[in-house]
Amino acid sequence: MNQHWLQPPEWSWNHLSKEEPTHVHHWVQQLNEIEKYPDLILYGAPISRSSISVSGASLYPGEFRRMWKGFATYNLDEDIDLAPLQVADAGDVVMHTTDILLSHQRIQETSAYLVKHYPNTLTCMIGGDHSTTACAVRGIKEVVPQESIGILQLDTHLDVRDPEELGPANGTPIRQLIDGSTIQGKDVINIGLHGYYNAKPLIDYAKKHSIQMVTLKQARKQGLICTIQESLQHLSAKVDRIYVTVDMDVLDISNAPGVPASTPGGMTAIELFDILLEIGQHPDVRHIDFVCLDPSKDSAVAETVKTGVYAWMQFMTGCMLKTRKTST
Ligand SMILES: [Mn+2]
Repeated sequence: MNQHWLQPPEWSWNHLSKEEPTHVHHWVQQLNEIEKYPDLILYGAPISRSSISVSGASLYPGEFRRMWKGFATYNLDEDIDLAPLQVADAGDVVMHTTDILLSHQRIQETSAYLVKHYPNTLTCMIGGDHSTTACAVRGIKEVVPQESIGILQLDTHLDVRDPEELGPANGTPIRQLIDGSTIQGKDVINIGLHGYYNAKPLIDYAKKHSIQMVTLKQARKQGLICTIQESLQHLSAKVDRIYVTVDMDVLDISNAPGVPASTPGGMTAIELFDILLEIGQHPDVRHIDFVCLDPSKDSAVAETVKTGVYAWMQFMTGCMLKTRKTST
């Protein structure tokens, strides 16, 4: 956990502007430019060789950064400017060209390094595919072995397929974490499941390990915000820290054409934005990731990448509201 594999992003905005930032590309600083501990550290895990369906999700960290210029730091809905938050970009984990296991090991070591050296800073990993989540959670657990970690998963799938069959892939991270005793199934809540995308043996595995499955239909009936609040409350009573993983395939296919595994009947972008605003405000949420967005599947207007940045901004707004609450 003393070694990291971070390299500066292949491409970044110049930071010559001395004026107060009004847009995200001037707001996010490079990690080495920040003297004190930032509120949140971003890092990219650009791997998608481990994806079951063909995916260019490895391109997302770069496209995510490029899209920043199109977003102001001011959130009109909440009448709040995010500029006072210190956000640092640590760059990307260096991936091996072909060796998936070695790349996964580097994501794990880098996640451990960041949590060890910035223990009070929120971390936000930008994937890559969903295999990266298992690496990040294992890395965190290495640093805080005595702590229990709960997972709030927004996903169309359970991601409990058998790594014996697939290797560590984007369909297996939750199973890897449970079978490897990094987390307990009862500390996993999955919201967003729907339809015909999880085979019966996977549901059986989830039930056997007490994973809490909340279908999108149930969540809508109860109210999504209420469901999220209850889930966070439930987890925070049981675990020491919460890791939130956002598989962008939770979104309806019409809202997320740039996600290879998105499906009909999924969450709307607006529902996801509302949920992330709640999640960002919870004090026990210490880590988040956004995975499985393949920018190469977008049209020329980059609709899914824009949705991905908006989703992240909603989480950041939640963090800002939390800061405001604790300082008053
Ligand atoms: Mn997933």
